[in-house]
Amino acid sequence: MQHRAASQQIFQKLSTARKPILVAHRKPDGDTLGAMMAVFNWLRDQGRAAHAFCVDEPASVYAYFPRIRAVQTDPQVFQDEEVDMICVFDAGDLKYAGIDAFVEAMPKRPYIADFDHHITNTLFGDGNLVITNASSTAEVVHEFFDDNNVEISRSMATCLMTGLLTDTSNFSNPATTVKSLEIASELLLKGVSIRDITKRLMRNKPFDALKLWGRALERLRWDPEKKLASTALFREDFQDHPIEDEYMEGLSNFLNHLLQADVVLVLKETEKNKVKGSYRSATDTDVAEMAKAYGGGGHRKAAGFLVDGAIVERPDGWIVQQSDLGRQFELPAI
Ligand SMILES: [Mn+2]
Repeated sequence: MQHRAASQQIFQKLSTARKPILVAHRKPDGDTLGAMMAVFNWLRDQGRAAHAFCVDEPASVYAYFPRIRAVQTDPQVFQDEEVDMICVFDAGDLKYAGIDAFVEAMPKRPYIADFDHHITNTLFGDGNLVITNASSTAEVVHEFFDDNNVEISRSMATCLMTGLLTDTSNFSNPATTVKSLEIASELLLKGVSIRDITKRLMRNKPFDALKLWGRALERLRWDPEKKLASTALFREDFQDHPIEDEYMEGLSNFLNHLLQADVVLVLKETEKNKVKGSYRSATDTDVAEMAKAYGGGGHRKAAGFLVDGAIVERPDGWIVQQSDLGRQFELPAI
């Protein structure tokens, strides 16, 4: 219970703040939005003033969140003179949240509260409620309410459940703990439906995304030695089927379900002579190391790179032929 002191201090500040800005990180997912909107709904239910902010507009799949339309993307809110507090959700630092420059430009830096579960969090806040063994920031916010005896409404429960479902991959990945399931049961008792929420979260693929996935599946190649499955998408594919980047992530994750593969690689020609690579690993293979060979990086299980070069097909898969000062050379096998 070491987090109770931080929890109470932030609660104290939030209870007396005139107008806080609640911030979800850029390219918002269900966890950052769920955590932010749970607090936003709690404040608004009490008739309190608050801004909900995100640099990028939330995807339409989150339309079922109560009050989601109140989320603002105009950084003008940071110029609002009544603002005296900022709460950041699910971001390791202000830059990742997408608001570092806006905070910098404020005449007076307000109290910043940091709600997060990432081990890489820089404790950038004046109050930091960072619980690194929490499944999600939604769980952190649940603890915040719990520590301060806040009653969770059905609206708040819908937001928090979305965060839990997002970061535990529907209660299936290693973030699924006894604690996260206990919280989920408590939220179910508030009347939310896991079935309804997952349906909203899953049934969200545009036609063009699946057509593009079709091309990627068609070109899937197998390297039995490296246990690596690779595929490639070219500029023409994206011209025929323009989609948002978030659906590419869905593709890499989907391919990662492949039974035989240790590693999955999706190569994407972003512009002429530029290739973006996205690695996924379902095993112990450290793909951050593999991405480093191309000057990229990332996590053990998900990593990527961006290089100058062309995608070429080999009998056992797709590779990048890197261009360097007009000279073509092939990367060493990784
Ligand atoms: Mn999260």
